[in-house]
Amino acid sequence: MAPIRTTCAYCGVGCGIVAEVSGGDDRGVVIAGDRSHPANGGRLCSKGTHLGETVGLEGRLLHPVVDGARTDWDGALDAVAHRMRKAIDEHGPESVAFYVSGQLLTEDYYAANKLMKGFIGTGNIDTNSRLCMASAVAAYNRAFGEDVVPCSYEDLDAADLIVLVGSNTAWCHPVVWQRIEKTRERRGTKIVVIDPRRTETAEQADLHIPVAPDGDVALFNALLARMMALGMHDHAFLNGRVEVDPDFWTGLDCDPGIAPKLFEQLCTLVVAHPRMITLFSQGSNQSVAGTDKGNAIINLHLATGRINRIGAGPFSITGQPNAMGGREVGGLASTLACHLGFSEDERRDVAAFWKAPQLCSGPGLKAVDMFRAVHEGKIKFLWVMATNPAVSMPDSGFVREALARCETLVVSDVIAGTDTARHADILLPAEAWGEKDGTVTNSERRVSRQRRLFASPGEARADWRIIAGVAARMGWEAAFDWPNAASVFREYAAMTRLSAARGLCLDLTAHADLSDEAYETMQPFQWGGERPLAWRFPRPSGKARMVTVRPSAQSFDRAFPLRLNTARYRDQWHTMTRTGLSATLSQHRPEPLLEVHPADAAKDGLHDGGLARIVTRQGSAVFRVMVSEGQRRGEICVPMHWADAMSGEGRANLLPGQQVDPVSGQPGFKNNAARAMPLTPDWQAFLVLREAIEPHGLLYWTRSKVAAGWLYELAGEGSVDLDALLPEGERLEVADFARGMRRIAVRGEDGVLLAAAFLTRKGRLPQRAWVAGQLGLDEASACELLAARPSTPQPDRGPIVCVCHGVGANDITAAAESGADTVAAIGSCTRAGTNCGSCRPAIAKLLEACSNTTREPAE
Ligand SMILES: Nc1nc2c(c(=O)[nH]1)N[C@H]1C(S)=C(S)[C@@H](COP(=O)(O)OP(=O)(O)OC[C@H]3O[C@@H](n4cnc5c(=O)[nH]c(N)nc54)[C@H](O)[C@@H]3O)O[C@H]1N2
Ligand SMILES: Nc1nc2c(c(=O)[nH]1)N[C@H]1C(S)=C(S)[C@@H](COP(=O)(O)OP(=O)(O)OC[C@H]3O[C@@H](n4cnc5c(=O)[nH]c(N)nc54)[C@H](O)[C@@H]3O)O[C@H]1N2
Ligand code: SF4
Ligand SMILES: [Mo]
Repeated sequence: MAPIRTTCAYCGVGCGIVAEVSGGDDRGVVIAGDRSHPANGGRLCSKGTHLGETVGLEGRLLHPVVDGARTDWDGALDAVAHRMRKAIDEHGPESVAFYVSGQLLTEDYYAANKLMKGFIGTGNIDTNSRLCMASAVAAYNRAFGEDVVPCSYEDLDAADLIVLVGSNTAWCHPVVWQRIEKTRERRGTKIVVIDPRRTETAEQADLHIPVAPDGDVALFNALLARMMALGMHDHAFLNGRVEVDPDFWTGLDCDPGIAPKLFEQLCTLVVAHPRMITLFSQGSNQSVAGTDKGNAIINLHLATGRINRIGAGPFSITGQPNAMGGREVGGLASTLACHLGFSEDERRDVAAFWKAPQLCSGPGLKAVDMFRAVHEGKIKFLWVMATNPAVSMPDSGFVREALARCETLVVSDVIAGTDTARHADILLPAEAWGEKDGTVTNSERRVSRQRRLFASPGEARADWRIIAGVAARMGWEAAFDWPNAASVFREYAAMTRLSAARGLCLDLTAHADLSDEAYETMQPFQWGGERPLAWRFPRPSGKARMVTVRPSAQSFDRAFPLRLNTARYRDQWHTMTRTGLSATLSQHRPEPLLEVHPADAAKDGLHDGGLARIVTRQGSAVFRVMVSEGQRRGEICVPMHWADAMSGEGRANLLPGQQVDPVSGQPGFKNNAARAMPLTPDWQAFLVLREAIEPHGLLYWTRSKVAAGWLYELAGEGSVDLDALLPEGERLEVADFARGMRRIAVRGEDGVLLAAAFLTRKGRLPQRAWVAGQLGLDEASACELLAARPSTPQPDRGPIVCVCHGVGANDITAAAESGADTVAAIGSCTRAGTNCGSCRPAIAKLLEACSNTTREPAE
């Protein structure tokens, strides 16, 4: 088949992909970067590169289910419409809510927003972007009068200073990171990372500022005060194009909250480099001061005129593939549609455009408040689309109670067994990436097509079509009567004449008459152009606003002396419903790790490789300990990814509270009071199995995908019935009572390995990789299986660093010791880092560690 151009399923970089489908029913596909796409110029990171591994049908939701029984679409859509109608009739429209996602396409988002705000008649549609971009949105709105990102990726190519605030770019936006590195090679661009943790991004920076959690407002205010004192402000820009809050300058100068030497280094860099971009992400947004952080960053750029110029600007980078598209159409409860608010005149125009019978009167509930209203029984009907709030919302124990109490919970997903789907009354199978057709908008406002590669499996349908089907059954067929995705897109594009007419930047009217063919062949385009705010700011005065922001005091709770941070892993995506199915991606970090400073570990009795329980006021969770100098003292960090489907108590969101930013409503995921305690299990074990199981009653368990099955890590107290976890078959076993060790292998009739289990009470467990690789094979002898290693021993590769070529840390160290002293040289010896490049920062870090150890004796 001819190659198909599409856009990556994952992050907001929005990389173009060329997909070659092998044809047939096996959904085989070869993925490559699209050289002609302006977002990536052919590059892809590890997640994009391995997309082909996550398009299988394992775990897919393929048929509608109502009250536990499979049904057809008619039955399911009738049930949704009927239950929604009942809630509205008995309790009013406010008893209905949608919770949607930046992983919907713009067409889906548009349909959901229109149905809720125009027809059901309440503002109660919010999105997981509330957990993600809401603070940046609020900050841009306050400063510019519209949610507009004033930069483009091309500005990164032209910047002399790039300041990353709360962004682990090398892991979370790897292709943008590679672009930044190219700029550094070409122009000597300086990179500053402001992050409490020494991430792989920070390791590569010219200057890392380990700011205290939520110390960003103080730091940026102090920096701006210094710039003013040095006369570095742009007088003409400030006078001509900016309004400054009356009390702005009083109290701006404050303690920057970091070591004086670091502050001086930062000031020197900022003074010297007017072509400065500040790229900010969740360390800025996910905070109770998230909006203020955004404005503190924007203030610096406005005062110094470092905006609307090549290589300069405050650049919020988006998380999900269509976080930006959702913001455009009005997926947030706090906007109406197309960047419009809820004034009488905006409402009148929107009602007229939609021919809406009952347009909502004002904003709806934001995510955290929405789930509170569900918990209180005020919301009777909740429809969740393309998000997994039972895992990703803060205080997820409370959220699960809410989901369980909700009279009707509808879940549209592509996976059947997500933690949220387990609570659903009605399950609706949606088309996944590679099946759906539509548009997404990336961080730089660039709209690209996602295109269908495969036929939809089972009865999966496009999300917008599911929504339209329900709307029709509610009696609103005419308004949702779209024949295809192109017609939804045209309607949305036409609607942006309402924003354009008000002088806003959001204007897609040029695409309102696109033919179906033109939609099919649509090339990526950027709304607002490269510099959307160049001539005027869309506030009534036409000027931008510098908003007064002040650092807030931190509380300290003696019972919970640690600050808990939550973050992402390079090769996992959110709640792991898709990346968790890739054996390649699962090698990088197979377990959820608690990162803790050595001094805190010693104080709390935690050991590297041991287990720890983290407790907060909300709940508790269990993680594998990783002692790390990259953590500040008094702070710990865990990954956000593990769901109940993948672990025992490894779910990070058991821990954070419901506190939110007062302006944006975004939760403060990255700064919660916690304490840590060691867990000392009686035994530890690992299992490799062909089929997934769900263990119960253990202290700890996690699973990760391996080529032909699953690898389980288990730990518990007392005795354990290992046999109950293993399948039937020919059983080989040895028990070594002296070391409290049991080794079991189970083979099928054809001699292939079905399962193996290794348990110890005090000793060390063998290496996992080799025996996991024997699953489904009949090549190894009984002795080898029980020893968990081949008779000709293989070198221990150590933790896998390069997942594309399966190169471990030990391979890289060995190459370094034999003289390879650059990332490129390591690449030529081991191939590590030569495919997608996502691991190059990790290789650089290993090289640095090697050169430090070889240098030490001389010092
Ligand atoms: N591999 C991978 N990539 C992804 C995703 C994924 O799940 N996996 N998800 C995508 C999505 S939706 C998003 S939103 C983005 C998120 O991308 P990022 O924002 O880069 O990701 P996080 O790891 O959540 O947080 C970034 C950093 O903020 C730091 N931080 C914590 N508190 C503070 C603070 O007070 N101040 C400062 N300055 N920094 C702080 C953390 O230590 C962390 O290193 O990633 C996108 N890309
Ligand atoms: N502690 C902590 N919590 C966090 C964060 C953090 O940093 N720390 N980050 C927050 C952020 S920034 C984000 S963006 C959220 C992400 O959190 P979620 O949105 O909950 O995470 P995902 O796992 O991406 O969930 C997407 C769901 O949609 C399904 N899906 C995929 N494609 C489609 C589709 O086309 N249609 C439908 N109907 N379903 C589909 C997937 O199978 C999956 O179940 O997590 C937030 N939660
Ligand atoms: S950086 Fe990686 S995850 Fe993000 S869009 Fe590009 S390939 Fe996909
Ligand atoms: Mo996000």
